[in-house]
Amino acid sequence: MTELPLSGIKVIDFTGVQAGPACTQMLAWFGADVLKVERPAGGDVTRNQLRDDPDIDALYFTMLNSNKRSLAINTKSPEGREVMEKLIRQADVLVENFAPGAMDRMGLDWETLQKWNPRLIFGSVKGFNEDSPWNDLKVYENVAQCAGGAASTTGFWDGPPTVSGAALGDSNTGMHLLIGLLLAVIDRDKTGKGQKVAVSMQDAVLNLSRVKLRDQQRLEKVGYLEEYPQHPHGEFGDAVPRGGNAGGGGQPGWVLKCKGWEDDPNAYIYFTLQEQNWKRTAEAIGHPEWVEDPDYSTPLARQPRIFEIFEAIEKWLADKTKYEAVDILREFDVPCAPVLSMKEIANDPALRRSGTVVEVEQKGRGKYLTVGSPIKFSRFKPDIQGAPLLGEHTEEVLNELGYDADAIAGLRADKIVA
Ligand code: CAO
Repeated sequence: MTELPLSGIKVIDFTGVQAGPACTQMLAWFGADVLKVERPAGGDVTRNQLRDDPDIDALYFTMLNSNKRSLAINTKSPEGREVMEKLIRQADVLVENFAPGAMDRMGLDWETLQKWNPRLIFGSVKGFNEDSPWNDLKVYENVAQCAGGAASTTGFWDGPPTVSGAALGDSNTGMHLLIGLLLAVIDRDKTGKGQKVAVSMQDAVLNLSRVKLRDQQRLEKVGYLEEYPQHPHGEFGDAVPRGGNAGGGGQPGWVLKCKGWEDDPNAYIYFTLQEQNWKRTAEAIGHPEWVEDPDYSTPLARQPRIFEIFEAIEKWLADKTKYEAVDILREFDVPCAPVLSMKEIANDPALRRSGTVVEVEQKGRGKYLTVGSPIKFSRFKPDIQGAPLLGEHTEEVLNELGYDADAIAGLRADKIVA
């Protein structure tokens, strides 16, 4: 088997919930030895959150902590801190995403970490960056989506700010941190020095909301946004409005009803009116006369009647399922896709074939589905395994650090390890 690129890299995974674990899980998939350090009482809170079976770790935990080992230890006790020091002295990377100040309160501040191991790369996730007036706040997913500009620009103009079902605050921040850690590893190869890599959830959300900051500046300059449904009939205020299902680029689009929408909440497709493909699009939807008609032939002419056009397309879609519609439209090069439910995604054979959805065996649970690597490499493919039980590797790790059976029994008796 091909050696994975991160083999030999030792990671201390001092993370919980989603943002940190998503990052370290991917390090583990690509070969790093990732050691999850958890509280002896209960461990990562997600082990116990949203359980589908009262006796086994929740999917919330298993889907974010595969391929890791688990050490359950009280790092606030002097003995636990000593174990952490030993681990940190030989680690390449330490990742944490505790509430602001928690690492300092444990005596694991950046100065101490550097003193113990100048080559250490220290990854840290917080809700807000250090310059923020809110840098003391605890933050979860939706808080970050609201603070990062995603919520104010998502949803419909006559409804409230809306959060996305995608984890823009959590997993997205973890992926940003992953990029930062890999860059720091490359930098360390050149300089021999470790460094702190910090990512805030607000910043990571904003990075994905980049086009909305584009729109803010355009709005301030011209007073309207030509591709938003509010143009030309509605009003614009002084901030980027919510644009419903409009496309974020220069190509108008919308979510359109297909056959069966009355009973199936996902009987829809996303349809894009690609400017350079207007002739074929008009032919596909049964309105070839619109190609030459000056009321329809240019994007500028179409915008005032865009909903009239979408209505006409919905009439054409009325006797076609979302799959049939896409099969026809692909022949005309229309950028489109069915709106897929999670049920359809879970059972999609192509996503299984590509390893994007994988079935994993988990101790005590049996098989479950998870999302595999969305990044495909030509030389290697991660082998996604189960997640560790709480403290499953405590003894193994303490042995590696030189603790003998008596010492480990003593730590157990004092409830310092589990
Ligand atoms: N041994 C002993 N103590 C431990 C420990 C261990 N192995 N692991 C953690 N702890 C302690 C921490 O030191 C902390 O103690 P103090 O509060 O006394 O300093 C305590 O456990 C709780 O830490 P926490 O950060 O998990 O606190 P929380 O559950 O109240 O908050 C969260 C959770 C996510 C809101 C907060 O960690 C946070 O804001 N993190 C930064 C942003 C982030 O990553 N959020 C994304 C989470 S995904 O939605």
